[in-house]
Amino acid sequence: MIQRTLCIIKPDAVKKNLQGNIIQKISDSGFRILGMRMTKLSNETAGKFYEIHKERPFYGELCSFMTSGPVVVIALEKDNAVADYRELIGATDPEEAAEGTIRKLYAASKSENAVHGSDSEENGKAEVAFFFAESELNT
Ligand code: 3AN
Repeated sequence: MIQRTLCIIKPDAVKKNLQGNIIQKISDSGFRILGMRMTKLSNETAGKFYEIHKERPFYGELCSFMTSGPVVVIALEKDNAVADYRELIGATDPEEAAEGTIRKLYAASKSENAVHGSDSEENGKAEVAFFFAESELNT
């Protein structure tokens, strides 16, 4: 089934100028880029985006990290996009991520882990809509 998923190339990866390598890997894995934008998240936007993690102990750290520098937000589409993209990025903790995954290659730690990925079909759709109007997507 065709699904959408949201990639965010996080501030650590943008600082290291890894966005080109990461986008290439995503394209090579068969994802279609529906929308892409480099931006710096405001506290309000990061707080809203990660609202689901509000009660977690790392919420404050997560929001301040995500607003610490520019990010690249990318709306992706593919058959089975959510699971396939999570496989491509690897586990949240880069030490546990499989060889060849984006986090294994480029992430420094559990919090500075290079990329975000949606965790369900429903969230994939909602997170793409959080950052992009339907009318601006390359559908
Ligand atoms: P994923 O991004 O793999 O879906 P989640 O949903 O468990 O992982 O966590 C969301 C984000 O919160 C992660 N991408 C990571 O940046 C951050 N995070 C998760 N666990 C921790 C932790 N123990 N300490 C610091 N940051 C964390």
